Amino acid sequence: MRLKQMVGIGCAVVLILAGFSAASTADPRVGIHIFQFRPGRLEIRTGTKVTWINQDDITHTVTSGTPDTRDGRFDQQLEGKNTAITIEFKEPGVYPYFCGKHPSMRGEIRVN
Ligand SMILES: [Cu+2]
Repeated sequence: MRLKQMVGIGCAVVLILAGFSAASTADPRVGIHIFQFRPGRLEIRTGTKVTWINQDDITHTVTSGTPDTRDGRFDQQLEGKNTAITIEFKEPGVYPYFCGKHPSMRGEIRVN
């Protein structure tokens, strides 16, 4: 009887922990601050939506590929402070991206 209760409590704890980890990865955000994507690299699960938030006063873009080889998977513009865009990643893979206005700004999304 006592053993059964302990197993029950163990399951509850596992469920709570699983809930927390799902919540922390469900809505990841990338800040754009002083010409940098933060975090520059992000690892997510398939189907996750990532939101970029511009914290600079100037326009940046979130453009897939590299400045030399744009791959056309996404190209979004963030015009000024506190503008945001969201992209859903539906397929696994590595998604390098950059800012079309400042090619030294680079980032990468890894979708598992
Ligand atoms: Cu930029």
